[in-house]
Formats: sequence, structure tokens, C-alpha cells
Amino acid sequence: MLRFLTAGESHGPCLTAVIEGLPAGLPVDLDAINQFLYRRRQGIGRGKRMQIEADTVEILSGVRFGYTLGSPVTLAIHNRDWENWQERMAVTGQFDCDAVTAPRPGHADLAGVLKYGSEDIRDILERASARETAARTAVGALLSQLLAQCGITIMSTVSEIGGVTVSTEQPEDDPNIRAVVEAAQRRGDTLGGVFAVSVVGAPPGLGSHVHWDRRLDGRLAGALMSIPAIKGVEIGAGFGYSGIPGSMAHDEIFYSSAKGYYRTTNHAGGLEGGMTNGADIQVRAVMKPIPTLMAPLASVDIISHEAITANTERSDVCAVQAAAVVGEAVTAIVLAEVLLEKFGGDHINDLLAAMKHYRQRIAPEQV
Ligand code: EPS
Repeated sequence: MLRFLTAGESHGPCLTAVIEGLPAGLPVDLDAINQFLYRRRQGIGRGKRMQIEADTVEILSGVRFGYTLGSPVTLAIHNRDWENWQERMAVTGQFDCDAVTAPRPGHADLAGVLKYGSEDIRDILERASARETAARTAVGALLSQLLAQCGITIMSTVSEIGGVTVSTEQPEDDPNIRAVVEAAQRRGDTLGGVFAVSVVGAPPGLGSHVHWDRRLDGRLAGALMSIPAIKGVEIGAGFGYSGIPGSMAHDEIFYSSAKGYYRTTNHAGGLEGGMTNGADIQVRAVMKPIPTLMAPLASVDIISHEAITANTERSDVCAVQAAAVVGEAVTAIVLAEVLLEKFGGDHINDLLAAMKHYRQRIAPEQV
């Protein structure tokens, strides 16, 4: 069983992740993990924090001479900004700074202080911050290396920001997107958007129909919805299914000895009955606009209950391009989980041999 935990506050000393259940013998490419993290820092509308941080990973356990040992892998990303927050985020000593008391609509602030009994919203926002996704991205980056060994690759694209369609020719630096994000910034506003994640090369039969919590569509949707600010996920034709009859909705099945079973459409987004069906997995997610507005919305002070405006602090105007990279990472995590559930193996070669055996069983003509 593959499992992992992340820890760390946004302005604390370090973000960490511990991954348990990785097979031994997996070559680890640290530069590729750092490149994944670099991509997460990019995008139109990212804030000043991303210029401060380098987001490079230190591996503290589980890897020797470039290969996993099968023991827990600990990843650490040191927060460079910690230097500027040591007094406000000290582990020991007495509280001696201004408390944050103006909750932001849309953030974890209000529900968090009520639930955890705090009079300083910082106790909540530090962990609620999307900074945590740096740790999850590092985990996903490592697990995508496991998937690559098994012939599975994951990609993402951003299709829409602030209601504007992203150009397919210049997706990273579309001038129309830059204009709409800069206009939002001038207004003190923020923007959300839509991204898509696709998985190529997954064999049929990952996940299972036999029990609800083994259905891969549910697990993928849950993973994507757990990225801060994600408010909707769809698989394949998704909400579009509402407008088409069954005769047009489902992907007819064909067979040839060269290709095996194949489809000419992929409305299902690669998932049927909670399992991969061998087609590309296609998932889309919508991110709401970031709740930290420089022209803040109405709120209520959590101590005095007087009407005030919400807390403002350094943040992003838009982070949809970063969220797409995180979407790739969480998808890699879930795919690695179901891959290891199906094929297991304490050494990477056991995993590869089990996959080969399975492919021979289900498609003897094609192997
Ligand atoms: C983020 C780091 C944060 C924000 C952003 C994501 O840095 P800071 O709060 O120091 O500016 O840029 O967090 C949020 C949008 C949020 O709502 O918390 C990161 O590393 O991705």
C-alpha cells in the first residue's frame, strides 16, 4: 500500500512529505522533481512569494546512490521566506505580534478559527495556504517517475482563465490572459479558471467496480477537489453528458488483432465502472478566484464582531497555471496508488514483471 503525509506551515521553516510503500530499485531523478516544482511556481498572476522561494527538494531518507530502498522516503522543501517570519512563526516563546482577526470570505479563516478555537486566524491560514501543494507536487513528481517506468505519462493544459479561452499556440504566456489578469490586479481582484489533466499509457483495469472506495473516478475527483480552491471536477464528457442521449454518449467497442479492443471516441474520459478502460484518462477541474483580495470584501472581526473589511496579505492574483501542475501531481499520486494496488512488488522489477504478465493475459495477440 502506498501512502503519504505532508506537513509544514506556509511561513514555517520547511515543508515535508513522507512517502511509504514505494518499491525498491526505482531510479530517482532529483533534477526532474525540482523541474516539476519550478513549473508550479510559474504562471501569469503569481505573487511575490514565488520569486523568494527556490522550491528545491532535499531527500532525507529512503534513497541511496540514486535508487529507492523500499523504506519511507522523506522529502523536504525549505521555505526561504522563513527568515522573515521567525518571530511571528516561532515554535517556542510567547505570542507577541498582531493577531489576524478579519476572516477572508472564501478562505478557511472563519470556519478554521471556530473549529480549532483560535483567536488568531494565522493559526489556520498558515496550513490552509496553497503553499502545502509544493509538498504534494514533490510527492507527485517522484511518483510520476515510477509511472514513467511503467509507460504512463501525465500532462496538463489550462483552457480558460477569468472566462477567457487560453490560446493553444501560446498557452504559457497568452497576451489576452496577461491582459485580463493585469486588469484584475489593478482592480485589487483575483481570477480563477479551468485546467485539464490527461493520462496516457494506463493499462485497463486500474481501480475497481467492486467497492465504492476503490472506484478510480471517485478517487481522482477527490484528489483534484482536495487542491485548495478547486470547486468542480469532471471526467470525460462530464457535465456535457446532460445534453446528449445514451446513443451518442457511450464509446462503441471494436476489436482488431493489431490493436486489440479499441474505441473511436472517448467520452468516458478513459474510465468505465470506476476502472481505466485503456483509453487516455481525461479530467477537468475549475479553480475559484483566490480569496485574498487587495480590494477586500466585507467581513466581521472575530473578536469584536464589528463589521470590517477582510484581511489582505501578499498573495497571487491568479494561480490556475500552478494549479494545473498540482493537478498533474495529485493525479500521479492516485495513479501510482492504484498501480501498486494492482501489481504490487517490493522491487520495481517485480512490478514491471507483474504488469507484463497481466498484459499477456488480457491481450496475448498484441504483446
Ligand atoms: C503559495 C504561497 C503563498 C501564496 C499562495 C500559494 O505565499 P504567501 O502567502 O507567502 O504569499 O502565494 O497561497 C494562497 C493563494 C493562499 O490562499 O494561501 C504557493 O507556494 O503556492
